[in-house]
Amino acid sequence: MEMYIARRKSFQRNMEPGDVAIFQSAPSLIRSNDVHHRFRQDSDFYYLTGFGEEQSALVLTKENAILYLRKRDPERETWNGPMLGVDRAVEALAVDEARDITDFKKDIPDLLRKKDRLYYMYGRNPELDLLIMSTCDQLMRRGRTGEFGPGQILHAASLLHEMRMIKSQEEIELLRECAQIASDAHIALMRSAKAGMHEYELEGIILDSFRRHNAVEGYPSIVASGKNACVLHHIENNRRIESNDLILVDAGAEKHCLNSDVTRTFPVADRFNGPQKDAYEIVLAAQLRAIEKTIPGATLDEIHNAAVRDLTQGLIDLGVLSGTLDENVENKKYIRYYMHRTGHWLGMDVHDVGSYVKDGVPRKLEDGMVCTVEPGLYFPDDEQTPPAFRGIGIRIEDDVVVRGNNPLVLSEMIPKTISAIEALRGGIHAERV
Ligand SMILES: [Mn+2]
Repeated sequence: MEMYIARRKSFQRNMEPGDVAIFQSAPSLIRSNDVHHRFRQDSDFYYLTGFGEEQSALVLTKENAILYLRKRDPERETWNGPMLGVDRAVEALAVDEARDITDFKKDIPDLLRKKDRLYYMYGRNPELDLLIMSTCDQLMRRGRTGEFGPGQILHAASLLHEMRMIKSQEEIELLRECAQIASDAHIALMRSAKAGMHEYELEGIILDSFRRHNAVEGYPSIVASGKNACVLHHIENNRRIESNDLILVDAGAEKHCLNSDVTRTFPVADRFNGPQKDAYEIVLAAQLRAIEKTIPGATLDEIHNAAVRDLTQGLIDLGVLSGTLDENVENKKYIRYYMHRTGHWLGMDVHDVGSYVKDGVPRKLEDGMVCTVEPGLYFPDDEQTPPAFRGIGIRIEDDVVVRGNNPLVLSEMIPKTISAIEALRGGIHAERV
């Protein structure tokens, strides 16, 4: 709870005395007919409250925090479980005041009256947007009575998403827990995979492992065997695994509305075969070098460009590309084999908020930022690819905290060197014998 209080205080420190800020919980989404998706709280709202219930709102002024939430309802609690309720919210969430959410819309004129500026995530809820803007307009029309409303509406992301980019020590510990949960799942999967299984059976191992830790998938898990690894967002996970396949698994756990995002690629056989090994070593070397570069002052662009050069040189060494490194990089010849970026911000959203560009130039990394480092190589199964590499897809992805010159790799416990992977896979085969 301290963490959420500190965040509200930090937001409030950036507010002026005439400011007000309004945040809303996430909408509840229909899956089909009258069945809803599992509720996932809005990241911005959760960042400031730690409160997971739907139909809530937070109103901040420089001095005050008011939480709107549902009143307890015994019948609803019978169906859907306990609710915090208005009476317990002040103590439980350390806000200054708690009110019934059914009064929220009615209260909006009072919340906006005689305020100079409003921080609000406009564009997300058209109904509330319209209510807020028309209320501002009505207040402005009452100048004769001495009333006024916010003359400026600022998108709250401009302040909040800057805050969310820098993770506190407590948040990094929670991210570490998410990475640990993902690590357990990846290792369990690596221990179980064998030819003849289907990708969805391995997906089941991931889900089982996540749920044992009260976590959920942060995104649909990718279990891609053989040439499915070249489909970047392969989530059908329905192929039968063959004995010479590599398996690419991209799976991350979400807990406390925080995420991990991890990818490993390993052979179904005891060992990598020659071409698999050659390609894997290129990606691994590029990844290790990219992690070393994840230090304050560097940019994700620089890290990406360095990884592109390493991967492109590797493709030349393999005989997949011909010509010089520079001409291949300049003409983006690598794009056929490496078509995504090397990293993204990670946090409450898997692809976390925060700008990648500041003042017109790529943003410099700072201590406390968290990103993924995830180079890969994908060799299309076609005539243009040398036969030995057709259908091979490899990605290695870790979650990295910027921390001086020693980046902290949260997902480092999952085997990723060839010897560590072969030791784990070979050990299992030996156990089976
Ligand atoms: Mn990722």
